[in-house]
Amino acid sequence: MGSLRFLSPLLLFLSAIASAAASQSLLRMVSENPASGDTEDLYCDSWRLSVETNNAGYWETIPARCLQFVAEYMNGERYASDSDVVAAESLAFAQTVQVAGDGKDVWIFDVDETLLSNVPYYDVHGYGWEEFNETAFDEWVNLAKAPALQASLRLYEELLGLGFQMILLTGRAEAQRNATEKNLSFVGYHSWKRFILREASDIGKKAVTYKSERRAQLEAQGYRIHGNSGDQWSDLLGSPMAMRSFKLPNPMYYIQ
Ligand SMILES: *[C@@H]1O[C@H](CO)[C@@H](O)[C@H](O)[C@H]1NC(C)=O
Ligand SMILES: *[C@@H]1O[C@H](CO)[C@@H](O)[C@H](O)[C@H]1NC(C)=O
Ligand SMILES: CC(=O)N[C@H]1CO[C@H](CO)[C@@H](O)[C@@H]1O
Repeated sequence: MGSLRFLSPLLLFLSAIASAAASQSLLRMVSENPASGDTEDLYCDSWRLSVETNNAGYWETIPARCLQFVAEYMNGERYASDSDVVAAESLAFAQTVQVAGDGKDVWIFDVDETLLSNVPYYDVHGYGWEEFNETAFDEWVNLAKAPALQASLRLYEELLGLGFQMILLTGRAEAQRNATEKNLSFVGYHSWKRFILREASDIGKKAVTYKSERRAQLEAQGYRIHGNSGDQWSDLLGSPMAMRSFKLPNPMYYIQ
């Protein structure tokens, strides 16, 4: 990823130049006020906190003034470190759980920005500054080229070692199962017990509804949901909830 750190701002500026009026204000802001960087960083860091705590609630695109901040965050040490700490807290909790050995102690993982990282996609789509384009994103999913989020990959292995069963619960559609499984296996994930994707009847449901329904089904089947890891509040909220929920950072998009 090292080279991306230098490449990204350039790509962003090129795409900003190539794009419409909205981008010009960002360029103007930076060129007219080169000393504004620190103020922008301070604001954008606070904005990011409001997003992570869900104080911001629903939002569609990142603030234009935070484009560079988000690009740098996603490619820098901070994102990796934030994710590492989430994984460490998750493991510390997992180690306190008495695993019964009956195959019913489970941990749920979301996929996008949890097990897999879509940073290569967002790097050429403005880090959440461009409106979400489902067609373009589906094309990316079908390439199956998403790298693993390293902190989650390590946690996944450690949880398997502790005897948890892995349940993958994603907002991706059933039609994307093969590409996603191929991608997951290729980057090192294995031995999941269930991989749940949206079926036809789930299309159009809010993520928080769909995922809560699936957790309810799992509980009805006797599974004990100890942990739930996701980058969206809609991965974690709703009833029933896991014993403990772990929120990974994601300042690029918000899914309801
Ligand atoms: C969305 O992505 C598709 C496929 O890459 C592209 O053809 C289309 O123009 C994009 N739509 C918008 C509104 O950018
Ligand atoms: C997925 O792969 C299986 C075999 O591995 C195949 O039978 C099935 O048709 C594939 N599904 C899709 C949607 O491509
Ligand atoms: C980043 C990465 O390792 N991507 C791989 C995902 O899986 C496909 C196979 O479907 C590989 O071709 C990619 O290189």
